[in-house]
Amino acid sequence: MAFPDGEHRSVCRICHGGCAARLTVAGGRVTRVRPWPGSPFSLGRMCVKGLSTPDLMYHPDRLVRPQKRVGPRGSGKFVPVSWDEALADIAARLDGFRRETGPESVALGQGTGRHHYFHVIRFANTFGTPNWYEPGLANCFIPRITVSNLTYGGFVAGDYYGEVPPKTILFWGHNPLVSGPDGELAFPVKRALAGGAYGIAVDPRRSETARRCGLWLPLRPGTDAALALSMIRAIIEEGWYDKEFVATHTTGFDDLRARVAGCTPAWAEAVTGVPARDMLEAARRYALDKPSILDWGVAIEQNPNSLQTVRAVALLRGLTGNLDVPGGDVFGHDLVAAYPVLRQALPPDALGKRIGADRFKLLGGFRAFMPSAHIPGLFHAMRTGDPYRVRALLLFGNNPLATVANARGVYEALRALDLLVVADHFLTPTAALADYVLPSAFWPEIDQLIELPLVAPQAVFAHRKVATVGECRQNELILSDLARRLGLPGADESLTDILDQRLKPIGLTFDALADRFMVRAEPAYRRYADKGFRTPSRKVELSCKALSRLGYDPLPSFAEPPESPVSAPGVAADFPLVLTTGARRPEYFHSDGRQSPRLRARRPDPLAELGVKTAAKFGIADGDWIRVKSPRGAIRMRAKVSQDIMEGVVSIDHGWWFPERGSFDFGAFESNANVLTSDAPPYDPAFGSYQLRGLLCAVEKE
Ligand SMILES: Nc1nc2c(c(=O)[nH]1)N[C@H]1C(S)=C(S)[C@@H](COP(=O)(O)OP(=O)(O)OC[C@H]3O[C@@H](n4cnc5c(=O)[nH]c(N)nc54)[C@H](O)[C@@H]3O)O[C@H]1N2
Ligand SMILES: Nc1nc2c(c(=O)[nH]1)N[C@H]1C(S)=C(S)[C@@H](COP(=O)(O)OP(=O)(O)OC[C@H]3O[C@@H](n4cnc5c(=O)[nH]c(N)nc54)[C@H](O)[C@@H]3O)O[C@H]1N2
Ligand code: SF4
Ligand SMILES: [Mo]
Repeated sequence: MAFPDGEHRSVCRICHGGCAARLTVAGGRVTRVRPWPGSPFSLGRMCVKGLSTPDLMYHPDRLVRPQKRVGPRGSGKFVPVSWDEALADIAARLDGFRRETGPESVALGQGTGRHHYFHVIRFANTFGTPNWYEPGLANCFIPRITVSNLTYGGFVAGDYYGEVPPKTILFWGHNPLVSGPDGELAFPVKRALAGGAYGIAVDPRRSETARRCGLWLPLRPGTDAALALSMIRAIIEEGWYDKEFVATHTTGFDDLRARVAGCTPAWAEAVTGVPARDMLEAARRYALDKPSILDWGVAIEQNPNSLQTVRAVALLRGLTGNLDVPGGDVFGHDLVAAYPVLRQALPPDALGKRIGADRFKLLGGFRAFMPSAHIPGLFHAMRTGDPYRVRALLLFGNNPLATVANARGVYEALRALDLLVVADHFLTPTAALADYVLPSAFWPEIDQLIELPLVAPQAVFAHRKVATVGECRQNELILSDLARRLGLPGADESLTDILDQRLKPIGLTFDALADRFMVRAEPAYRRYADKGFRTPSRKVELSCKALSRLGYDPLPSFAEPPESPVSAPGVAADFPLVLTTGARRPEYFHSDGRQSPRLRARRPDPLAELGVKTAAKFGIADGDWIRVKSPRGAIRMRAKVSQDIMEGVVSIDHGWWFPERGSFDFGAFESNANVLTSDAPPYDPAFGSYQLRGLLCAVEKE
């Protein structure tokens, strides 16, 4: 198919941000990527990742044809095959597993929030397997979404786009100037701070965002719930809460007040390391200098007390009335219909077979927002056949060897499979173990709808593909082709049919919206005033009955991280420092991008950040190669010594592998944060989350 030369509007989706872009196409190639100035979300800006797109799209290592493995797993020996040969064989083998050991013995995995997200779920549902996963979910976003739904009846995101600017912004475990993730983009956040909003950052590092804030609260990783509970107590006891809002629109105030009675400033300072006066100042400003945005990040979810940590932080909005008001946190407005994931196609008996569903009710059970399998349980089943054999795994844009905890356990699980299929742009360490590697299209090579902000949408964009590279295919089309070969329900619906269906509520087709590019909803505030909140009580549930009915605590509480200097002093004797992993970097999206010369030149090595005194204690200087060790293994990192991190804490990059290496594990275990993390219990009882921030480690100079 030939694409017209010239300029095309598109939307970058390398991260979750969705910056509007202008693509220059010449001779069928994307020759230039520039920002498109008209988007109210990206404000005519793009980051270095998006601008480096042609580097990766036309990289000589890019997968451009389907490949079949011919040597043993791990040998890296592949031969090119046609799409027809690859998909016919994959379909035949999936059909065999379905007959022999049931559809649940086939699992699907995908990376974080990409265009094919809901199509993967659709395929799983129609194939009849309850076992699909995404490496975020339990550890990323499902706690924030579920808690918002339970507490105020919908997800909220900062009102960075309205006419009233926020006066205070509380960034909690979140660095949006770098991660620009889901609720907002980096550029409007920067604009709000530059425009005079007072920033407060709760973060063990003085992050790029924290540096632009008036107040930095460096806390010991994993102790966020203690800080939030003490802020709740201060806001109540000092009388800083919004009395009218609390009286009219909340339920459970007295129970909450009783629950936090012991969470004094002195207690919180001892637990978190945050000076009591700074905690009080943060609480006062957030509560009184309104409107305030509370912009929260993934750091509060990556621990086995994620439900109660996220609840504690979430309640600050309810107490202060910073909900659905201009310049505060506002509910989204869905312009388009949900992606048809054909949930009804999944047989009822399959639900009970979803791995982890019996235990983690808000991850996999019937009350879950987007029911999925528990990753540690699923990989355990691959390794051991307990509770049953999981024999095949189809991965779309996911590199679990790099991004899932316990990397060595993941490796054993992948090796034990009868069939591993990986669709990606590059031969990753995970793909190198596959039976089939399928070449996927990049964002300029696909048709898609983009709702922004991603999880609290107020606008929808559409863009068409403007180029193709080799035989690469959009993942939805790969899945539809497989579905057709397997005779699955809905297989005859084309992607355009689906996108047209989604756009019915606004009376447009995909083509019509692609011509127009963007449609935006009118902002609306304080919808609760006459209708109440969309919770069973129609109020903000400070104490949440739905949680008690599921057997969980209706009120928030703090639990010491399971591997900490306090809870595991024996371990701390050998591993005296607190480890946190995965703070985002501007150049890379998780494990992507190391192939780009431009990005790699800016950030050539995996970094471990540590404070000046901590480094001196272990004889480490800035730039030294060091070993970072946990009770589970050791990796190499380059030390970044600075004043911008709490002493006693080590913060390491995640997602590292070395595409330039000749061997086919690509150094996957050498500098991989997840060699140090654990996927063993304890897990959060509702979501199954595990600890990625707030473990123990030791460091030594190499
Ligand atoms: N230790 C530690 N581990 C973490 C985290 C942490 O903070 N610390 N964070 C966790 C979180 S929150 C998340 S969400 C996960 C993310 O985990 P993943 O989603 O697995 O991470 P990525 O590396 O972004 O994606 C994997 C692959 O997707 C490919 N890819 C990118 N775009 C496309 C596409 O359009 N199509 C296809 N087919 N492939 C594509 C990339 O080439 C890459 O190889 O990591 C988790 N892992
Ligand atoms: N450039 C880039 N952007 C990304 C991604 C990427 O890989 N690269 N990934 C995307 C994804 S999937 C996600 S989930 C988001 C995540 O983006 P954010 O939610 O912003 O999360 P992070 O940058 O991982 O971490 C935010 C901050 O938490 C701090 N932190 C570490 N441990 C703790 C702790 O225990 N408590 C507190 N309060 N803070 C802590 C870190 O120092 C860091 O500065 O980013 C998205 N955007
Ligand atoms: S912030 Fe995200 S969406 Fe925007 S240009 Fe960068 S990678 Fe692309
Ligand atoms: Mo994530």
